[in-house]
Amino acid sequence: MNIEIVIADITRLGVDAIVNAANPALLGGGGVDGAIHRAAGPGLLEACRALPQVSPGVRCPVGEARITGGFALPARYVIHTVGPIWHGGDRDEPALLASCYRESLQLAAAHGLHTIAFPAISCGVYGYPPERAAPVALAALRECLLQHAEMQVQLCCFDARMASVWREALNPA
Ligand code: AR6
Repeated sequence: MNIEIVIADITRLGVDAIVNAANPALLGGGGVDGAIHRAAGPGLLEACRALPQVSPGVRCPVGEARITGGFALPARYVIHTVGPIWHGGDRDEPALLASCYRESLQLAAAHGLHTIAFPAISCGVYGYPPERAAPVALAALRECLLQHAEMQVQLCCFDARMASVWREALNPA
């Protein structure tokens, strides 16, 4: 199985790429986004600023992904993706969340990378219930890994409670 659940601060992981749960402006924020920018240093913000805007203030629409270097991080690259804000589940949230995982993995593979770590996208400030997010994420990743068997995926949970939700989704009792 090339999907593994780890409990860690994602900024410490020495993988080829870590995924950032960003917002469309890609200019930093709170949560994992803030932690990644602090650990990477100012070069990351500069690299994000240099990415083209697809509409005013939007460098990455919801469900898409962009790649930059990792700067002072142990990870060589950061893949920035924008998860959906949870509105109750009837505004396409599952499809948009699945797209984040799929596009991030495909972008990593297109750059010849082999190891990638994801945070629990949308499960913080954006309010997506982890019990609903985990099966959606895992289904998208499993499908994508069929085309990219070379990739190793780490699902990086910030605490034990989140890890147990993801473990249950990975190996239902
Ligand atoms: N390592 C691993 N996971 C972390 C870390 C860390 N260092 N820090 C937080 N998490 P969130 P979202 C977990 O809110 O819901 C930002 O302001 C956290 O416990 O970071 O997609 C962006 O700029 C949670 O389980 O991302 C956007 O505006 C998960 O990461 C908005 O928040 C995601 O929580 C995105 O919200």
